[in-house]
Amino acid sequence: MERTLAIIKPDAVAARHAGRILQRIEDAGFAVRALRMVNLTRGEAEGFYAVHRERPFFASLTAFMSSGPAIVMVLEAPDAIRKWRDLMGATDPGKAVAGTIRKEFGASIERNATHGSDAPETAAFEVGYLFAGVEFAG
Ligand code: FUP
Repeated sequence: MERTLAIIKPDAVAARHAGRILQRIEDAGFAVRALRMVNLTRGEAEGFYAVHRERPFFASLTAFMSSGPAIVMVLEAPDAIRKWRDLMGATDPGKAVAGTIRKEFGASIERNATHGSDAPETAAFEVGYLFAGVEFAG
């Protein structure tokens, strides 16, 4: 079993797509081990995306990620990191394969509906960052 950190981003929550995205997650066989709604501060978004701090899109990305409520969760499945990234589709919704979450719900490379960890080390950091001290269900 593997765990990954998933986020339903502020664009998708505001557009009331959270329920349909959660349905996709359950239909794909993930176990949701933890889930909460957060309104990240700018500083929390900057910490979460610290690896991207030198990138030109960092200011815009962290402003967006702290612009309203988001749903953060820990998903568990065999090969969860890859499996969740496959279900999300490419970072740029315009390049995402038909049937993926970002293709259906994403508006742009920044407002792309969901986030998923990209490696085991990243997942460990991200889960710890957003669920510090939390005991997971199941
Ligand atoms: P991903 O792992 O698919 O979330 O994509 P990246 O790690 O490449 O990008 C991290 C976040 O930065 C993504 F949510 C999208 C955002 N981003 C932009 O806003 N502009 C860009 O040009 C590239 C990425």
